[in-house]
Amino acid sequence: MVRKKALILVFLMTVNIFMASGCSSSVQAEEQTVWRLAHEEVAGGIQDLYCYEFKRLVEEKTNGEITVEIFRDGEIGSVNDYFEFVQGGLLNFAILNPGTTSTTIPENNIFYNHFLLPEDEDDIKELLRTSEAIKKLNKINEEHELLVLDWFFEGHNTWTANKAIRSPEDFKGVSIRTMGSPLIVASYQAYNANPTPMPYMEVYSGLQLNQIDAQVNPVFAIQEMAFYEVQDYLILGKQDGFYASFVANPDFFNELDNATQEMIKEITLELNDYIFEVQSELNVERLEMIKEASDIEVIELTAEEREVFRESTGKARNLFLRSVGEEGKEIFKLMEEESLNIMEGKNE
Ligand code: 6CS
Repeated sequence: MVRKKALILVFLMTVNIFMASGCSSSVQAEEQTVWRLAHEEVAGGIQDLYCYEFKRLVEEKTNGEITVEIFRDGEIGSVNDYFEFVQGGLLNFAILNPGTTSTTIPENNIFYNHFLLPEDEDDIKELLRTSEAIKKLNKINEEHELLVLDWFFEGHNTWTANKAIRSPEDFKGVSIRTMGSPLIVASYQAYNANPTPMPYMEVYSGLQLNQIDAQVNPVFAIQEMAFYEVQDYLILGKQDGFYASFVANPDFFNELDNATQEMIKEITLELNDYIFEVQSELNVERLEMIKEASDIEVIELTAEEREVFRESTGKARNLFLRSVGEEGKEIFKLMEEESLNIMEGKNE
């Protein structure tokens, strides 16, 4: 199936190059180049906003000599296809979260260790900007044909459920939809829940038909996917965050001239500030939209309630450490130290 989709993509690309550059696929100064970028969300989502800002900046800085074609989740394949397409060079860029990449690159699960990374947004920004652990992680990604240009934060992962969840006890027997990452699954098994991976686009109907009882996503996604319509409770636990990687195919990127590579790096830095602001505003705005549009009960876990969840993370952390090699263990230790230093303000 992936092969069929890849062939469709190659056909689309060929037709476009043929049409856009007068039968020549080689890139001449006066001809247009088309970069292809895919992401995992729907129109108006954080990844979509990121991609359209990337497109705007690239087309502005190259006076339209380079244009960016954007594909959303499901348009030319699934998120797992996009992972393979960018590794294979059929896509030039993609936005992929560890829930997608960690089945192949288990070290990327580092971001989904509950209560490991900082919760405060300024601290998260500091960690993403300065972490040596992330630099090591990016080297592992490059071994899997993913050149990580940046990691960005899309908001705290938030539960919705058809019952109130205030402790791991409350999760007992709850079928919660998660992404396919083994660590995410283990994290919810540690809470006595029944994690049920399924494609993002099937979650609404799964909740509506009571195939699942709950799901976990940032608030902006709960709103735009309308999960709140078919759930009774929204629980803010700040147990972990939703992180995404902006990646390029390494061969494609390394073949670009230095000026173009520098342009992409500058744009990516600009986008990190931009998307931090966007997610901060969007997650607040959309929580208000959810409250106005429904009678879902919003629960904010107390410090004591969060502590009980934190104490239940041991099994999942051990699974993470068993699933990665020595390098992954080193990355975990470093990320833990860096996070603690930042949270304690030691990072002068
Ligand atoms: O839960 C998911 O599968 C999706 N959620 C978000 C916020 N982005 C993409 C991901 O695939």
